Amino acid sequence: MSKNDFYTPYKGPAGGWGALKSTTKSWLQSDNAVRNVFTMLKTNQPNGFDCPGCAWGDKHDSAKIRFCENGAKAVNWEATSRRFDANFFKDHSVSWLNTQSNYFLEYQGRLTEPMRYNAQTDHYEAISWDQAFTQIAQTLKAQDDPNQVAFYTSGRASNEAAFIYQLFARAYGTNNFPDCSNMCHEASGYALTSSIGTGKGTVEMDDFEHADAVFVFGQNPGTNHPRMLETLREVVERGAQLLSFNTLRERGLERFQHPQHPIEMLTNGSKPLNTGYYCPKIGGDMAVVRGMVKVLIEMEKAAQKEGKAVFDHAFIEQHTQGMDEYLAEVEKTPWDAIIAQSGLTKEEIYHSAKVYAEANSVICTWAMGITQHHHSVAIIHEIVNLLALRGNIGKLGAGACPVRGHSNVQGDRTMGINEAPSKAFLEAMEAHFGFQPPQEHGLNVVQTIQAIQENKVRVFIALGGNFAAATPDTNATKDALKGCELIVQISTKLNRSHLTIGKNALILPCLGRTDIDKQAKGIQRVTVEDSFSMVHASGGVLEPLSSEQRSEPAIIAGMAQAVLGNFPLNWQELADDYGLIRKHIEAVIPGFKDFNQRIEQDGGFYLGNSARELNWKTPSGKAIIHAHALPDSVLPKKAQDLASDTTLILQTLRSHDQYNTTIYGMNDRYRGIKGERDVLFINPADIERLGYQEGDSVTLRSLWDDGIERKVSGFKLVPYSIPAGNIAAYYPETNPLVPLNSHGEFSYTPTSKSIAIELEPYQEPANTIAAVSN
Ligand SMILES: Nc1nc2c(c(=O)[nH]1)N[C@H]1C(S)=C(S)[C@@H](COP(=O)(O)OP(=O)(O)OC[C@H]3O[C@@H](n4cnc5c(=O)[nH]c(N)nc54)[C@H](O)[C@@H]3O)O[C@H]1N2
Ligand SMILES: Nc1nc2c(c(=O)[nH]1)N[C@H]1C(S)=C(S)[C@@H](COP(=O)(O)OP(=O)(O)OC[C@H]3O[C@@H](n4cnc5c(=O)[nH]c(N)nc54)[C@H](O)[C@@H]3O)O[C@H]1N2
Ligand SMILES: [Mo]
Repeated sequence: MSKNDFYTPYKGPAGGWGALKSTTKSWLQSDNAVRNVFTMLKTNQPNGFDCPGCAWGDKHDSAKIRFCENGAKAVNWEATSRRFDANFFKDHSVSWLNTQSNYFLEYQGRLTEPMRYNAQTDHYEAISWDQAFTQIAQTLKAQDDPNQVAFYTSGRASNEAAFIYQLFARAYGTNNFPDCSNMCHEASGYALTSSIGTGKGTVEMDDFEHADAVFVFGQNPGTNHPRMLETLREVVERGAQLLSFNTLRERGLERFQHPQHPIEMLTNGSKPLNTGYYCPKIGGDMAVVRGMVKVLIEMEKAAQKEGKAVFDHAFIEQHTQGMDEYLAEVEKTPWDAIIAQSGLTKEEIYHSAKVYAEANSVICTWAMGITQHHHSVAIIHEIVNLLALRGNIGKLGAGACPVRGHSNVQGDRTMGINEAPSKAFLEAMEAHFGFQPPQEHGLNVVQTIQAIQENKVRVFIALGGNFAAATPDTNATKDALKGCELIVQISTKLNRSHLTIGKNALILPCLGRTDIDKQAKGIQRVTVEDSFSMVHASGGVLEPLSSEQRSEPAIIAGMAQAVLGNFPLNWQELADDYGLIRKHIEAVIPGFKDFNQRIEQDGGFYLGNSARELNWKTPSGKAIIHAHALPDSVLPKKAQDLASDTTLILQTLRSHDQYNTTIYGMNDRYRGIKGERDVLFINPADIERLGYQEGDSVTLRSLWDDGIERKVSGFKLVPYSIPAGNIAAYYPETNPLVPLNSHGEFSYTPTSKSIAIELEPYQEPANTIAAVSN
C-alpha cells in the first residue's frame, strides 16, 4: 500500500447516493436494523424524539421523514443494542482502557449500571444507586465552600434536566456552570447580547423562504447540519443568492443532492448549489465583512449623488447607536490590510458587497469557523453591523442566524445553565423558590480547569459530554482532573473522561433521547429548543436496555434529595412527573406561559426574540454598533510574537464520521479521506516550500510563551484546497495543542480555529503500534 492510499478526492455530489449508501451501511452493520429503522422513522416526528444530531429546526408542514445521514448515525449510535455493565471492567483496568481509541470506548455500547472507581485495583466496580447518591452527598456536604464544586453540562440535556440541575447547584450554593457552549457559540451569545440585546439568533425557519440572499460564514452544514442543506437548496432554487465563505472547499456546501428525492438522484442531477464560494484565510472574515462595508460606503456615496441611498437611513437613525464611528473606522482601515487578512481578492469582496446591496433581505448564518478565534466577538459584531446597515434585522427574510451545535445547547442556556446569570433570572428564582441563589458569577470551562489546577475546584460533576477530551490543553487538563476529590459523570456511553479520574469517580448511566422514560406518574416526555427558538416535546420510543439506567431528571433529583433533603422542594416529586418541572419553568422563565399545554401543538411554540421585534434590550435601547479596529494579526499576541515565516495557522474541525469527541468511523467522505484520522490538510505550495512531500508524517508543535511543549505526532500531509499558511486537522486529537489561556477576547472560548503551529518531520517508530490516548 502506498503512503497516500488513504486519500482520494471525492467526486460525487454531497448528500445524495453516497450519503444514503453510508447510512444504510451503518444500519446494517449494527446488528440492529429493526430497532434502528423504527427509531429513524420517529426522528423529529410529532410523536417521536428530537434528533440528538444538531440544533437545526424542523419544518412541521408535512409528514416528511425528517432525518439526515448524520442524524441517522447519531441515533444509531445511541440506539444500539450493545451494552455493558461492571463485569466488563473486571477484565479491563482503567490504565488498559486508556490505551484504547475513542472509537473503541464508545463502541462498547450503552452503560447499564452505576459504577465506582476503585483506586486500589484500578478497576470500576458495580455500586447501587443509593450508595452512589450517598457518596455524592457526603462529599458535597464536606466541602467548606460550595464554589469548590463545578457542574458541567453538555448540550444534549433536556430543558427539564437542565432546569433542575441548575436549581440543585444554586440551592447548593454555586454558579459554577461550565458548559459546552463556552467552547462553542459563547462568542455569538456575547456579541449579540452586547449589540442587539439578546444572545439568540433573530431568524425563524420561514425567513429562509423570503431571503433574497443568504451568507454562510465558517460552517460546514454538509457534515454538521445536513438538514440545513435542504433549506439552502430551496433558497437557490427560488433564485435567491447564496454566498459561502469557508477556508476550505467543503464539498457538502458546493453541491449536493437530497437523498430523499429519488428522481433527482436517478438523473444524478446534482446542480451547483452555490452562487458564490469564497475561501478566506483562517480568521479573515472580519476583514471580508469590513471590505464589503468599505464598498458599500462607496456605493452609498455614489447613490447619494443621484439622490438615492444604499444604506437604510431610517433604520440606522431610529434603531442604532454608533454607526458614524463605525463607518469612520472602516474608512480608516486600509484596503491592503483588508486584502492581506481576508485572503480574498478585491473583486471577490466587491461582488459580495454587490450581492448584499442588491438584496432587500439578507440572512447571515455562522458556526465554529467564526466563533473559535481570538477576535470572534469582533467578527460577529462586524456581521451585525453589516446587517444593520441595510436594516436586515427584524425584517421578514433577514437577520442573524448563529447555527447552534448540540441539539439543546440553546435550551440549556434558556434554563439557566449560565455561569454569569442575569440579575433578573436570579431574582425570579428567588421569588419563586424562596431562597437567595448565589449572586457572584461562577466559572466557565477555561476558568474551571484553571481552578481545578489550583485545587480551588475539587469536585467535578458532568451532565453528559466528554470534558477531558473536548476541552483544550489535553495534557494539562487531564493532569488537573486527576487531582479532583470526586468526579461524577452522568453518561450514556464510555469515554475518555471516565478514564481520567480523580481520587474517586462515579459513572451514572442514563437514558438517551431514543429511550422510553417511565416514571411513577407514567411515561414522560422532555422538551428542547432549536436554533430558531422553537420549543417542542421529545419522547423516546425504545425500551431501555436495562432497568438500572435512569433518566437525567431522576438522577439529578436523586443527587439533590441526598444532598439537600427537601430543600427547596421535594425533588422526588419532580422526577415522578416532568409536568411539575415545566410548571416551575413557567413560573421562573419568560416565554413559557402555558408550557404544558403548548407542547401539545405540532412543531411546539416560538419563544420570541426581542431584536426581531425591534426591541433593543441594551442600555441605550438601540442596537449598538461596535467599532473595533481590525486586529494586526488573527493570532493572540503571545503566539503572534513567536511566529515566523514557517509558522502555519491550524484550525481543528470535524470529520464526516464523528460527533464531537464521538468517533463513528475513520472516513471523511467529502474530503476524500479513508481509514485515517491523523491527517493534516495543507496547501500544496506549503508542502513544497517547507520541504515535505505529500503523505509525509509530521509533528505539530504549537507556539506559546509559557515554555510548555505542546505537540502531537504522526499526522500525514494531504494536499488540499486551503489558503497558503493555513492548515486543518481533526479535533479532539489536536486538543493537546490548544493552550488553556489561548482563548477568545470576551468569550473565553478556546481558540480551536486559530492555533500557531510549526511542523517538524516525524519518523513513525518501527514495528510499534502507537497507543491512542486522546
Ligand atoms: N455530524 C455532526 N454534526 C454535528 C457535530 C458533529 O461533530 N458531527 N457537532 C455539533 C456541534 S457541537 C457543533 S458546534 C456544530 C459545528 O458545526 P461546524 O461549525 O460546521 O463545525 P466544524 O467542523 O468545526 O467546521 C467549521 C467550518 O468552518 C470552516 N472554517 C474554519 N475556520 C474558518 C475561518 O476562519 N473562516 C471561515 N470562513 N471558515 C472557517 C472550516 O473549514 C469548517 O468548514 O455541529 C453540530 N453538529
Ligand atoms: N479543538 C477543538 N475542540 C473543541 C471543538 C473544536 O471545534 N475544536 N468544538 C467544541 C464544541 S463546539 C463543543 S460543543 C464541545 C463538545 O463537548 P462535549 O459536549 O463535552 O462532548 P461530546 O463529544 O459531545 O460528548 C460526548 C459524550 O456525551 C455523552 N452523551 C451522549 N448523549 C448523552 C445524553 O443524552 N445524556 C448524557 N448524560 N450523556 C450523553 C456520551 O457519554 C458521549 O461520550 O467540544 C469543543 N471542543
Ligand atoms: Mo458545539
